[in-house]
Amino acid sequence: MKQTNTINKWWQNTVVYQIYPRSFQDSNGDGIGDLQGIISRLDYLQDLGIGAIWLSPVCKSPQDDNGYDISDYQDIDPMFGSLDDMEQLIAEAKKRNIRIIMDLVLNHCSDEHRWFIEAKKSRDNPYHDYFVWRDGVEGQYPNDMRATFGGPAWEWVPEVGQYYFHQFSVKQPDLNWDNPAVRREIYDMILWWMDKGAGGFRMDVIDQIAKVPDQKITANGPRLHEYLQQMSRETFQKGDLITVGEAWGATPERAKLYSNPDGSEFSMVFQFEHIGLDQQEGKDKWDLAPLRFVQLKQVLNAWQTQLHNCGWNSLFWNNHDLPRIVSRWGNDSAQYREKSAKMLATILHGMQGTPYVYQGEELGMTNVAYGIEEYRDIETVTMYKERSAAGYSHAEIMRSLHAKSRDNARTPMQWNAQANAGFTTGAPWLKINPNYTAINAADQLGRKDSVYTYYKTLIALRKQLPVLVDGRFELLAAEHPQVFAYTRTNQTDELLVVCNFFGEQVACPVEKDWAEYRLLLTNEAEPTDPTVLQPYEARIYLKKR
Ligand code: TEU
Ligand code: CA
Repeated sequence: MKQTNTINKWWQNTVVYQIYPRSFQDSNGDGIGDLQGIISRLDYLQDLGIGAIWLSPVCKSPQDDNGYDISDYQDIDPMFGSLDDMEQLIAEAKKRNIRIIMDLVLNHCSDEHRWFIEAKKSRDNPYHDYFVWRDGVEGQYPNDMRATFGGPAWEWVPEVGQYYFHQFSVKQPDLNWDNPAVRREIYDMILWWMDKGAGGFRMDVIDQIAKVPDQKITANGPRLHEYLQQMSRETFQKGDLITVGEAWGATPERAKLYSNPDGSEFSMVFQFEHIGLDQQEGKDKWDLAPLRFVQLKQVLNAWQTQLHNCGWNSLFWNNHDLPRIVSRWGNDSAQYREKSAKMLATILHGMQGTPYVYQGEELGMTNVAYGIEEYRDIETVTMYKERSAAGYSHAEIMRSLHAKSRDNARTPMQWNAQANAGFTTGAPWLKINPNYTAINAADQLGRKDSVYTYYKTLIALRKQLPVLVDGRFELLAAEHPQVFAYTRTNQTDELLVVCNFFGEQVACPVEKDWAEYRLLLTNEAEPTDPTVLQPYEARIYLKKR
């Protein structure tokens, strides 16, 4: 099924909301969010105006990495509910015109998956070749590759006298995509979910599936696009789905393949080029540095212009792995939290692509600064141990964690100012951000000037203004150290977005005949002098051509 190169796909005209199920809404008092909890909050999401929910993994899992270690792709973890609950969620969402995007973790599964339990029984077990094994002797690793969550990427299994390869934790053995039986197994599973009514799929670290460990290749392996095109042909192209791959190694060039408008791979990818701009160059995310703002504009500009008419962007500031954007690149002080959250939303939602809102972002939820014993994330916990052993001071490690720990995004959703923020009647699995009495949905729903209402307006605007969907992007004042400004232009309209990214007032570097521009949206209480930008001021103008 070939698709045409026009902006007529439902997923090009919608906004996606990401739910991290264990932190969204608990329904049974065990302190962990679940599917019935999500169902009870669908009206809230409908009110916000979103058209799809990306659900982080809810399949059966030992939860070593909060569900990104799946032990049964065709069952729901009892912690979250049952398959019946899942079917109910899909049906209830559908009634509200919301599709459910499942999170497919296809690079690896859990070491408790039936396939792996079989695989390690013997070398001639039919499942042995589902995984990536190398001969060796105990204590002598096949090579020096390291796993993302600490330690070597190889684990010894005495029963078979071999090492298996794992890019993430030891409980996440890598699947062997070079084995056609593995690919068939995966395609059948995807078709099964499509049959259940899944509206799309987000694919975890999809650029790492075609690894070649002997050459130390993880991302962008030589057979990657061959596998993706086969998967798309065998599965996605049989439906009208939204498909989005997580691809840390994506460049605009590669993204043209991933998001080729002929539909041969996916709808789009998550790219992360802008995400590393506040760490020291060549180091990792814990090595903090101030945001390189001008480069942020350059990177986003490159993605906007290079994919125009030959690919499709996903737009996000946040997900379950990233710190809260208002604390990260905005300002989470009482004075500027709401204003800077709205400014960041304006920049993102004004660009071309499909915007993603991560739960709580629409409230301007913030990072947390807990003591080390409060953290639950496997990456955070291993990083603390590794950096302590390497001689970093406690204070220095905590500074990195407070800025970048994945648990910043995973604290429970703040629904109201009552006990446990309305998230649970029990003991929450991760401590709730103490600021929930001030920052919560109940307060914001009724308030015209809330972050929530602003997101709702932005989402509605996308449906009213085609130029937000199809307009060509042009960056303005590219070198300006403080202002983020651009236009979006189509046959009939010009949209102008002007934002002050920082907390100091500045002269507006964009000069226009302001009488021709109608102010559509601003985060100021009253329209202000167009030639001056107040701290974190954001404006969207429309000009008829
Ligand atoms: O994340 C991909 C990934 O590479 C992360 O380890 C990322 O580098 C890290 O979070 C940045 O600090 C995906 C999922 O989104 C993540 O939650 C999983 O832990 C990971 O894959 C393994 O499945
Ligand atoms: Ca629960």
